Amino acid sequence: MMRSEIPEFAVVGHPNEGKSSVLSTLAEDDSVRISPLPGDTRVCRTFPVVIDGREVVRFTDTPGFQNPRETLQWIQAYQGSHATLVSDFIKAHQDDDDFHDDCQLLQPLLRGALIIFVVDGSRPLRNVDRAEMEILRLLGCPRMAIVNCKREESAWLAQWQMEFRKSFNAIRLFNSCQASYRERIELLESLKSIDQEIQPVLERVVKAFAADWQERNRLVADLLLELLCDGLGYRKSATLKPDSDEKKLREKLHGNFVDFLRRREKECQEKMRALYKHNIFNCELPQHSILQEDLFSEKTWKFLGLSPAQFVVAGALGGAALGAAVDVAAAGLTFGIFSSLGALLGAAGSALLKGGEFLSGVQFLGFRLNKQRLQVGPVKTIQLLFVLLDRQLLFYSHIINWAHGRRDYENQVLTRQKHSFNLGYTRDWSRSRYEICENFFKALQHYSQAEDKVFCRPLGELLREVLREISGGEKQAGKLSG
Ligand SMILES: Nc1nc2c(ncn2[C@@H]2O[C@H](COP(=O)(O)OP(=O)(O)OP(=O)(O)O)[C@@H](O)[C@H]2O)c(=O)[nH]1
Ligand SMILES: [Mg+2]
Repeated sequence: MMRSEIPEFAVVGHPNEGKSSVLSTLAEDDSVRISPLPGDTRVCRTFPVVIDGREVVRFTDTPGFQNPRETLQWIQAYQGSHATLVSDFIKAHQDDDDFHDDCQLLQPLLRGALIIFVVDGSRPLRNVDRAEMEILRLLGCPRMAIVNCKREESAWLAQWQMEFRKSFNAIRLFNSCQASYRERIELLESLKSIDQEIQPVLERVVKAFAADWQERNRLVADLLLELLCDGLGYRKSATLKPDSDEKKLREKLHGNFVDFLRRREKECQEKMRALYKHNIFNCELPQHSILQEDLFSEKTWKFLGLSPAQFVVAGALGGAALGAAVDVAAAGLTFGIFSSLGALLGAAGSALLKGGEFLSGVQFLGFRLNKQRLQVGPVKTIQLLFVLLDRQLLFYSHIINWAHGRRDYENQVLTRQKHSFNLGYTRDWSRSRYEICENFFKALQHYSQAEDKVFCRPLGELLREVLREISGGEKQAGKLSG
């Protein structure tokens, strides 16, 4: 038996237990076919995991056992050498259609593949399961059992665990529809324990996965920074001809800005989706997600970004919001609700809640740069920074928690996304984080395209830290204890 340098795991089990779904999640590949009908996978297909242009590990999807009892009997009666057991079985059955799937699923063993045996732990154990486990035990290949519960039902787990102990080197709970990045890494780590020989190779695989994730987070932080720079630093001006309609021109400038920001947000989300390899499915947002709301809607501005209390009562921003408003007021510009300091202080709470109106209504209509020119931007309310960030961070959390093996949203109970329906992340931040945002925001007010964006660095670092928290924070133990 030849084992290649690149570890290969064959995912095997009974039909319809979730083998393809587990593989799809592990390999982060949404092109894997998954179907509610048993017997969907008929031939083996190998899915490589490529990191930095190099294949680091491969997973092979296999059909379910077709005749476990007969296969077991044949193996038990086999008199030949153990080394030729699998090839002899295939030779003896390859022309028999009834054994097509059994022959297929054993093929990867000829190349030295390691076994991941998948069962649906939300149902009771049956005799065919025992037969399948016994086949794998007699074949003697390194193997791990994965309990993938298709329903929220744990009554049978103890029974599975007892049975598994007899024939497996390791056992893990792994939900193919809800597994997070951390659980994928933990599963890979535990695969090390099934075979000492491959431990160093798998060590490298786990490191490559972790480095790849870090790199993706770095790229997301860059995407977010770019969005904030483009959105908050937006400046567009237009010439006001003597006979032209000033109101119309302001509306046009305003409309262009709003469209631009909506488009940039979408672009940013599409790039994130691609980075996390969701190429085929849309990863629909939950129906009640705040992200279903428009960027400038009243609800968005009510639930995301900082609360009015944080701005005014707690003074979280040490005067940033206030400062910006004073600037605008002093210059006598038309910036809607921030048109006077008195309005801000008097009705600070409600004024900030109406931030959405400030941008979407008629107020944000540009100001006169001089007699002939009208300008829109840069944005003067720091709340837009927090709202934009919250929306992108919520989207990030949504996308990284969408397991690739998951197909139908309706039947899924999402327990992991604590932030899906309510507030954003930024409200929980510390004062020092707000200061970083404030400094970035202030620098952006005076920044011109030609400058080096060194002022972005602290916020870039903060964003990487926040992304790490979101992706690593919800650690769940997947090991079946016992
Ligand atoms: N709710 C839920 N459904 C799951 C889970 N895992 C798999 N399913 C569903 O179960 C069905 C079978 O999943 P597959 O991954 O195609 O199963 P399989 O073992 O590859 O099936 P065959 O290829 O036919 O042997 C699909 O409809 C999946 O969406 C899970 O963890 N939770
Ligand atoms: Mg399948």
